[in-house]
Parts: sequence; C-alpha cells; structure tokens
Amino acid sequence: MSVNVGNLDAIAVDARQRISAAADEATLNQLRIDLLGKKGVLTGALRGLGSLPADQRSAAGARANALKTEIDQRLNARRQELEQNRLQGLADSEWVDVTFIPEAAVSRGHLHPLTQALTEITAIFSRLGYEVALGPEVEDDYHNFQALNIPEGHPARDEWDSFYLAQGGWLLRTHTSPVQIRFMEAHQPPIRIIAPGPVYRHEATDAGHESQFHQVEGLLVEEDIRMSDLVGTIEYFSRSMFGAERRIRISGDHFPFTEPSIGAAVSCGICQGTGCGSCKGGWLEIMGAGMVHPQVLRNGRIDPERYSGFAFGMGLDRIAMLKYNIADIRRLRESDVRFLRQF
Ligand code: 2NL
Repeated sequence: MSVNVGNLDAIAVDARQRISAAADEATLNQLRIDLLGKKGVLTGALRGLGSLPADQRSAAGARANALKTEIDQRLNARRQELEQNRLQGLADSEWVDVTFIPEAAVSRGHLHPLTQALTEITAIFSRLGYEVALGPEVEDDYHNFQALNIPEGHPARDEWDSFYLAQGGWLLRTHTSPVQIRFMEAHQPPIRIIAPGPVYRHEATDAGHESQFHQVEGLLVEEDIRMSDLVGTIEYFSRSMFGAERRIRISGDHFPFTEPSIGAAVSCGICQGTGCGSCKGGWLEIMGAGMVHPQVLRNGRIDPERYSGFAFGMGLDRIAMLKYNIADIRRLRESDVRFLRQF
C-alpha cells in the first residue's frame, strides 16, 4: 500500500464521516478496531511509512500521529454525545437522580396500648371458648339498669351516674352489661361471651377516673356452673395476662346483678405482695365478678332452675395501666405520640 499525505487525508475524511454517523456504542467499538486496531487502516498506513522517500517520511509520520489522536478524541466525543442523547430520551420514571438527599425514614405506627391489651384479653378468653359480643353505646334504662336489678330510685343508681340524651330517656351505657342482657334475650345457653367497649360515667376526672373508659365484661351460662369455675377462670386469665408467678386474691363484694359477688386482685409485680407505693397492701384489684343473679337470668329469658352462670367486669384502661405501668388514666386518651410510642 502506498502511503502519502493525500492518502492520510482520505482516511481522515472517511473516519470523521463514519464516527459522526455511528448510532450506538457497538458501532463505535467496531470503528475503533477498524481504524486504530492492530489491523486497522491507520496502523497499516503507519507501517507503510518506512517505504516513503526520506524527505516525505517525517511529515507523513507527524500527520499520521496527529490523525491517530484526532480519531481517538472523536470516538470518545461521539460516545459521550450518544450517552447524553440516551439520557435525554429517558422517561421521567426511568430517571434516578443520584444527587438526591435520601428521604427521612417513614416512621411506623403501632397499636394503642388499650388495643394491645384488649387483643390479648380477647385471645386469652377465646382459648376458653368465649366469643366477642358487641352492642349499642346509647342504651335504654331497662337494659342498662332495670334488667340488672337496679330499679328506678335504687341507691345503686348513684354509683352509675350516666349521661342522658335530651329525648326518649336514652342514656350512654355505664357498663357493657346491657350487651350481655341483649345476648341472653337472643340466645339460650351454652353462652360464653366477652363484651368489650366504651362506657360512660358522669363523674369528676382524676388520675384514676375518666368519664369515658373501656370495659370488658364476661358472661358464662351453662348447666352446673359454680363459684369454683369462676375462680379458676379468673386465675387462668390473671396468669395469662400478668404472668404465671402472680397470685390472685378473692374477697367478698356486692353487686345488684350477681349473688354472691366477689372482687379479684392480683399480687403486685413490683413488691411481690409485701406492699409498696404502687399497690394496696401487696394487691392490685383487677375485676368484680359473681354468680349471675337468678332474676337477671330470668330477665334474659333463661331458666335459673336449669342453668347457672357467672359474670365478671373489668376496666380495660385499668388492666392496661397495670400491665404497662401507666400512672394516669388520662394519658390513654390524649393521643400524645411521645407517650404512646413507649408501648
Ligand atoms: C366491676 C364489676 C361486674 C358484672 C360486672 C354482669 C353482667 C350481667 C349479669 C351479671 Cl348481664 N353480671 N356483670 C358482674 C359482676 C361485676 O363488674 O367492677 N366492673 C368494672
């Protein structure tokens, strides 16, 4: 192959044209091989320099080396140009801007301590065969009071001072017992239910009292049910909820709707029952309970000659306070996440 400056000019024109026409990376790679590679056009021309007359050799050599540099630069420039075009053609969804500051992590919420406590209580009683029963929060006087042996004018009404609606004699339920009365009206034994939900009391608010709180009542009515069944149930509940090492204490109490009536307490987890600042003489009261009064069974259309049963009632807020060591019931309704985050 004869080499001269004119020949190099032809290579240059051809190379420039092919580089600017290259439409993708693979074409550019192939061009680099064809032009600059071992068997490439320019390499071949450089090899032919030796056969040139001595007076032409140096000028042609310089020209060939300059062309080699030029082709290399043009190949690189075209590669950048193609990449730029590719990025500009990307859809918005295909962009990743790596200079972005990462977003703050999304903080995950969790269940309210009252919901956590209720979920656990429900799980414990469901293992004993209980179902959850729900009912209205606005009640009539009969289901909230009279069916529970609390007639009008009864002194016990002072204990459950309610909120009354302006019309119709409706009131906000003071316990979830009316849910259980309604359940008995509609079902014959065997009955095993718990009735959780909000209840209302017209009373002053302090660290231990709120005008709205939550109750979980329970009712079991079957044949041959006696006090020992109730005590065993309370013991199973307390051990499951507060720990197997806790003891229970049963004492006498009085409610118009149970006969006999009892109060149940669990041994204090802080002082182990010896007495400390967060319990009453080593014990924490967790529920009231008793054998369902025969007249209350009758009010629920259940024959007390054939069936007997027990009922219990506990304050969900109080149980959650004991379980999570919360000192003030009002914290449970304030929705202050700095407080709630702890549970
Ligand atoms: C307490 C005491 C109690 C009941 C609730 C009940 C319901 C029916 C029949 C009989 Cl339908 N009894 N409920 C029984 C004893 C105690 O609650 O201190 N609650 C916070």
